[in-house]
Amino acid sequence: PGTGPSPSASAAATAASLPSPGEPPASPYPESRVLIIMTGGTICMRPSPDGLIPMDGFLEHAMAPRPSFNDPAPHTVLEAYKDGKRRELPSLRTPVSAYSRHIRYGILEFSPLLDSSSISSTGWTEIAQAVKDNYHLYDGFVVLHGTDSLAYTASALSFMMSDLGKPVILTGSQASIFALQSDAVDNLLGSLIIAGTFVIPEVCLFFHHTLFRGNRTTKVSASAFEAFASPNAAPLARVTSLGVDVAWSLVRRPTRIAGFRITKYLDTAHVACFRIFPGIVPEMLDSVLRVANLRGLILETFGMGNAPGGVDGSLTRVIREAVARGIVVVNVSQCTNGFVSPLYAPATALGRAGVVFGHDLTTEAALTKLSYLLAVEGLSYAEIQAQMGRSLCGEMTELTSPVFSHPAGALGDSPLAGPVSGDLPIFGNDAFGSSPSDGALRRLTPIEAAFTALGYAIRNGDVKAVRAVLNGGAATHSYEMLNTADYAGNTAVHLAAVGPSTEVLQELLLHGASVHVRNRGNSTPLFLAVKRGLKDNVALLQKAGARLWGKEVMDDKDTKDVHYDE
Ligand code: ASN
Repeated sequence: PGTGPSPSASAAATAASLPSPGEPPASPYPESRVLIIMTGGTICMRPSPDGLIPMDGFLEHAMAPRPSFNDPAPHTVLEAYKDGKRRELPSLRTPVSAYSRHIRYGILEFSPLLDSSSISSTGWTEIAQAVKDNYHLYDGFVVLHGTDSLAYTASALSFMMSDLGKPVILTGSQASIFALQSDAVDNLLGSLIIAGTFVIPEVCLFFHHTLFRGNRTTKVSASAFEAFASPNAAPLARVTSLGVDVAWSLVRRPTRIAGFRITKYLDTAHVACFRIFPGIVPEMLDSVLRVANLRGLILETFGMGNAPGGVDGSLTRVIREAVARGIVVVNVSQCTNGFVSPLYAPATALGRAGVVFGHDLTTEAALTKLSYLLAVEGLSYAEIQAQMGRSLCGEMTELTSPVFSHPAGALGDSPLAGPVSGDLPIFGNDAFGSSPSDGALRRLTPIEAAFTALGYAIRNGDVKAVRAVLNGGAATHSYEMLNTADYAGNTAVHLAAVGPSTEVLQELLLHGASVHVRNRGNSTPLFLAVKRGLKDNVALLQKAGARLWGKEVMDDKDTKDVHYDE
């Protein structure tokens, strides 16, 4: 299946598409083909004595009666594969869109249709398999699904689908399509048009006029039409009155020559989630961590990754023991927005106990990613830990595959290279030496690429190269570059502050770079230069108005000798 229509299928389709007397003539506009995979959810529900329940026959009952889904056209039968069997799908098409295309679609209905609260990894596999089996027959895929667990399914599918080259768009609705006032038509029509028009080769979630990367989403409202958000990643596209505005620079594309593949199994049976709360008794967490055959735990912590230490550190001990038993414990934040990091002492303690920092992963993405990694054959504990700390398919903001990487040893014991006297937290799992970076997998933006070049020029003390990069683009380009930071929040000035050339540092400052920006460890360039003992850089930074920031002055023995010429 999946290599093209069989001869008999095309014959049937051709026969079926011949206009019969009274049928409308063929349209001059081309058609895209989208397969709708219907799993259930409110979108197809009708009231029953037992409450709202999914109804089958969506094409016939919900779409055919609506002109926006049913442009008069000669009958066409689409073929599709399900469970290894070829099927003929009745199809409809939309009227011609603003992009001068019709979207022709058929629906593959799952049986039974489910409320999404009952969808589990079996359902995810079924969806992934349906996309795989029909991959070459359609331009894109729309998965209709209940909203309750939609963010979990979107996250899971993103890990299950590798080298995806076509859009897979998940959607549903808060109100049934049969209700008088509903979001169903907008969500479904928007998904169909995007899936049939734009090559956005990602697992996406479309809701309330917005296309999100699926593994960044979370359900934020039980009733509002604006039910989903992607708190740590900008939307991939928005539908406005002017059309679909795609943020192409954010869209991921396959970066290697490989065919589409799916992973059929996720190990959801051996992972759990646990939410930390004030007053937690360590035994509660311990008993979850001792559930038979548990292999992974997502720990939802406070704020930037903190958990109560307890007077005797017993909660941390429970976690350390679990890690020693081979359980992967991942730290994610209870906050919808932001990230976890070993900034505060309680989070640092968790890191030392062996917890992996999930940075800005949602719980949905963390849980499904861990289930995926636990199912990959042959991955060691250390490899799973390392992969949890880096982005596999855009699910987290990459910290361990830096825009500019410092070659091992190049910075020696510089504050840029690692923690200094315990008070300069280095973010990401590198802080614990567990996450080797194997290079950026995503394509760099032009600014990031220029920043990388700038980083190397700074490291080499090559003032000519620095000038060339800074003057190489528009003025706004160099401004953006000087405001760009690497994975640890170091700007070009931070890099130059510990670099070999004061002239380079001066060049940056003359281009308007700020000496006041602090990196993720909250360090100023001046502090780094002081720690490195680079007197000329220190003097120049001071001349340019740099000041040590509160904590740097108070807490550090090396900075007591820094005086200002005022
Ligand atoms: N309970 C429904 C579901 O997730 C909610 C919805 O679709 N709006 O299937």
